[in-house]
Amino acid sequence: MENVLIIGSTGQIGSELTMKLRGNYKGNIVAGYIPGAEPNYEIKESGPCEVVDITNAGQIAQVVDKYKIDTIYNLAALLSAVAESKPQLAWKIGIGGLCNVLEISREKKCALFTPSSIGVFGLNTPKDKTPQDTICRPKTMYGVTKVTGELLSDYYHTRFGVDTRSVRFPGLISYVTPPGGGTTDYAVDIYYSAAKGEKFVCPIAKGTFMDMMYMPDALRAAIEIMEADPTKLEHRNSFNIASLSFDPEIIFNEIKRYVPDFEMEYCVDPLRQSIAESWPNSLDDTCAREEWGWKPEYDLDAMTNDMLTKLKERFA
Ligand code: VAH
Repeated sequence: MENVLIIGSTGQIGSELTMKLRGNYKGNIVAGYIPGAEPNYEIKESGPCEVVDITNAGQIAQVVDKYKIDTIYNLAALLSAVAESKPQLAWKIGIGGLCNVLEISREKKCALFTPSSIGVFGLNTPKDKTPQDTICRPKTMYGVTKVTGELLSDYYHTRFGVDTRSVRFPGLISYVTPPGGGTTDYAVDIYYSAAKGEKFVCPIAKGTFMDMMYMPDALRAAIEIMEADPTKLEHRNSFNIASLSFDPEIIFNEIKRYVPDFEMEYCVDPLRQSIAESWPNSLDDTCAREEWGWKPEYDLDAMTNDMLTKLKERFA
């Protein structure tokens, strides 16, 4: 990778991925954003920023030409809960947008990363140690866009030789940019409540396990897969990657080790709960480990310690 375009550079993943890529690479690391979601000061001041709407193919092509982009990170998407309230828009961005970047990647010989998600799995998928190759019949529009995205990305690789790669992200936890409307957002919000000394009202029921990952591990996965030796990849779109799996009780008790007076009560959100129940309890990520050396670095204790330290500094 030398010149990279991040579409969706102001989102939960994009805001941190942009800065990490700018730290790792000396080429043009271009922050693509849409009006109304301007980059923060750090992103604005540390490299090129351009208006890039994933639904505007001409705009994407013009930026790819201007900066001689060789790799595109397509991070534009509506997350699971929001996508259920705006399914047509979720499809327009998730798939209409993906078709634009797939065509541009084909024409201009760019490598393309489009994240998938544990949202591709559904109620009839094996829930524990979910296999790499298994049933993907999601009941959410978010899941439908992610399964379709995987199939389209594999098709463009097989049919046109486009270098498409992807990982199935679990719920991502970070302290930099809050997530925007996902089912796993509770695992971020709980840390904010604890850092502010507030009681947490949990929208996900006790005993509901989901795969989760600390953002530094997720960013490393997004970069390492694009740096991987393509001759070793048997899969491409998209790899299971795993790190943590917990329910609200486990993360609450882990936080209480650092904040003894922390309190939580449950007020289950039916939509998010139904989505969470359709997702796996844990993933098998053997293929990612064998084909490109994936390995998580943060356990629950290390993540909790880092999240609370950074958030308490911010709210001090
Ligand atoms: C969501 N955070 O909850 C996202 C993610 C696996 C979860 O896709 O929609």
